[in-house]
Amino acid sequence: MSSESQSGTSNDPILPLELYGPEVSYFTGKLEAVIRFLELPYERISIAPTQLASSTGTAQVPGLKFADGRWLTDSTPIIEWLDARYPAAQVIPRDPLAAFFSRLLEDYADEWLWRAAMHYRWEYAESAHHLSRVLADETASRVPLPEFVKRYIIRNRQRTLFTRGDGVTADTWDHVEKIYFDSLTHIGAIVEKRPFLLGSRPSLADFGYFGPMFRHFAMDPSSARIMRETAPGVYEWVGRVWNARTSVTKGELLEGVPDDWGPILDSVGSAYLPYLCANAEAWKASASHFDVDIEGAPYRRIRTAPYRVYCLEELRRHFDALSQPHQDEARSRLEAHGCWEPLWRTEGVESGINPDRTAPFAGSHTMTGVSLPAARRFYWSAPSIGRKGR
Ligand SMILES: N[C@@H](CCC(=O)N[C@@H](CS)C(=O)NCC(=O)O)C(=O)O
Repeated sequence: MSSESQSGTSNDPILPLELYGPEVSYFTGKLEAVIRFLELPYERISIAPTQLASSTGTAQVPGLKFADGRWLTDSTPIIEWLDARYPAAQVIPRDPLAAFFSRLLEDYADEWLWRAAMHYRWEYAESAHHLSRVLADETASRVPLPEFVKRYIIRNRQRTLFTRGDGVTADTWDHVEKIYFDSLTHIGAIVEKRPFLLGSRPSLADFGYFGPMFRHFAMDPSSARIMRETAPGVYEWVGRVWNARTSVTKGELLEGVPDDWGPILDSVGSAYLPYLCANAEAWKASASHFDVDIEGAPYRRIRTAPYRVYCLEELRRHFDALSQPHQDEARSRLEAHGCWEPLWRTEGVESGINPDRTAPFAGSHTMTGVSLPAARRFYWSAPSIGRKGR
């Protein structure tokens, strides 16, 4: 798959791009939407996460390869890097307050919608059946096992790591699904009033939400039916983001934080930040798993994720980088939605991730904290693509 090059990029030494990841991947879809919006020429190449480990240092997708041979990983710093290199598109809003809250929404969509997205994909038979087939075909076509065995292994692996092994039980089931329903309500209410979350063109908050909304919720059979039937406006917005181009999708972004982001921020305060705090406490205590009640739902034995300790550090770092007047304004918005106290609740947070600020050019941690050897056990021994090619 490739897109037309935007004018002025023909001598750009990093182009064309190679984007590595399966078609159905949450974060590959997120990054692909940004690349398309920037109108950078690229090709997407299907690959399993472990096949990238020797190139990027992390067994996860997406991996992005420049034409000059450099590899990047982790969609959040990659988007930040692309935004700095191609500033005209203003993927990250230039208004500091809007930028801070957009990063908060991106992080929430990246990390907190993940469990719900995996739940709808792997806990409903029609989705699990379809997706295990797609993944077996895309990432394991050369594995000499019968198709049904491959699909069984994939389904089991995903449930073990991302649903049943990550707190989805009969007691949390409804809460996990509420995260999806609430997100449809939140996004639906915004896009009823304007085409994108912050105005008439897409920006970071759209791309953050696009990860779960596109490759999972809008495409997996069970969740897609819910979206089509209950939130067609969100379905339409998904298509709008995918189709957006800087040369065509022009218009202004709002300044500050729109009031209709309030319900999302309420959820950041009552669910996501308390989860991040519990995760950070578990990390400090060197616990591999922890229990936490979120909005009354009892999550038990969920995996400690060092990457999400880093997410909390990053949110604090971005707050600290604001000017005093912007900090004052941000604080009052955060307080109004119950986000201020949990943002700072856990003291002494130190993930050890990216201390030299080399991301996205050096990766070491998967999002969910699954170690490389463990991830390898679950995947096929597919050949590594190496640093120089596939
Ligand atoms: N923070 C990373 C997260 C990437 C991520 O978790 N990707 C998933 C697939 S969408 C993955 O590779 N998981 C590893 C696995 O399933 O083994 C990013 O934004 O790129």
